[in-house]
Amino acid sequence: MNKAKKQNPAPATVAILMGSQSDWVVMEQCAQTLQKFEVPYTAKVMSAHRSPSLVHEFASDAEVSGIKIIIAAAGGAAHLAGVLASLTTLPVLGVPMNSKINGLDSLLSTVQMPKGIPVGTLAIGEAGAINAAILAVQILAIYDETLKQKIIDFRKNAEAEIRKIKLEN
Ligand code: RP5
Repeated sequence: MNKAKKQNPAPATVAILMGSQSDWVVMEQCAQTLQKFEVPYTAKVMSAHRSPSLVHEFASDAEVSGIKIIIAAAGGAAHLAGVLASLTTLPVLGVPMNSKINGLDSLLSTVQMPKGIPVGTLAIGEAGAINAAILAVQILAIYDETLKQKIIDFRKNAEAEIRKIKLEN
């Protein structure tokens, strides 16, 4: 029998929160992007209107548990990011989820925070989910040279992919 102890995973520095399990199909790409950069994260479902006490509990404990950045995704009357931002001084990145009106309701609800409590808002859906992860890595990279190098390499690879493209003419 293998008695080797499992290593404890590094404590999460990024929290990916979403209003519904139905958001996970998109937000999983945020998680996968953080995995590529080897940034430890936690992902949870909590809703500003269906489970407000859970949101309050999470926000009160987040900083002390080592979270540095919160990514909050919600759709429709999307107030999860704004509510979280009001409850913590950690930076909150909002990702508007697609909706029955193409995510415009989610976008405006997330981006249009009144002055004083900012939410850094990304694009609607998949692009926003992936960019929220990259932006979180860039923020963490301010004090982490290894992460900074990973961002530089990521961009070099993106450019190399573009240079490879050959069209007919
Ligand atoms: C929001 O309502 C969620 O963030 C989700 O985007 C949207 C729809 O939720 P479900 O009805 O699929 O649970 O709170």
